[in-house]
Amino acid sequence: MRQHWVIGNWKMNGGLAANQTLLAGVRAAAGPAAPVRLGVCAPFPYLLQCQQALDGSGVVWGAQDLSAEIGGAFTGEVCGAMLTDFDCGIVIVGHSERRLYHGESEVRVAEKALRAVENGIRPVFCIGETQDQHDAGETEAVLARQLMPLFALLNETRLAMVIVAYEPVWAIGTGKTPTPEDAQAVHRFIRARLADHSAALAEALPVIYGGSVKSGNAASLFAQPDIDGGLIGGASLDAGEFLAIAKAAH
Ligand code: G2H
Repeated sequence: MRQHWVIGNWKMNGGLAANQTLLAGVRAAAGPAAPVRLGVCAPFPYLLQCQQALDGSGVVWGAQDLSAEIGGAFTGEVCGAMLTDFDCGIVIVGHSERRLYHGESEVRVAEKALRAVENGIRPVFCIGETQDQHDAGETEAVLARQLMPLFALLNETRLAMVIVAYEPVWAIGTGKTPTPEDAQAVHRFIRARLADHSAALAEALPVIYGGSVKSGNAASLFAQPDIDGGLIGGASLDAGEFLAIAKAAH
């Protein structure tokens, strides 16, 4: 069975005191042998706090972005080697908020995934269509286009480290979600594109769903055969809610 993941994306939320409570709550409920891998993606300044709070817990932590550059004169950027200093196991790349507000191109996002893998960090590679693309029936074309540079830049060994996150942009933070059946159809499409590349890869790679996941809708989404857990935004800021979602992925 494929590894299931439930990963919190804190976005630009949190503070030292609130994080401490949240991380303690996540740690208390997680065991190293849990069937679902838990992950937390925090803002950069809190990676040390995550490392200290989660070390040895079985919960994986990481950042929400990294530079496509290796290092040097890139003011404000954070490279993969710096994330390894804090034992990051995962990093989100290509979240739609980065693609939209920071102009990240499809190639740039794939380069970031490559930088992550080169540093031994699993990229959570986000793809998804906007409302307009969805309404125009372009979902599959958009997803195929977003996946293409990943296949071009990463060989099969490197691709094996990727976690794909399907996040329909119209479902992010809106309270709207696709029906579990519609989400499943898209996940199946993504897995078929992975299979075009390699059958073994398609079988092994987690493809998780993100966009307004809550404890109330998680179980029906995660019950779908090609949905291997979730990337959780708003609902990951409350330990009880986050862990209830994680339970739904068992
Ligand atoms: C989508 C998701 C987490 P939310 O961005 O990546 O956020 O669960 O708040 O819709």
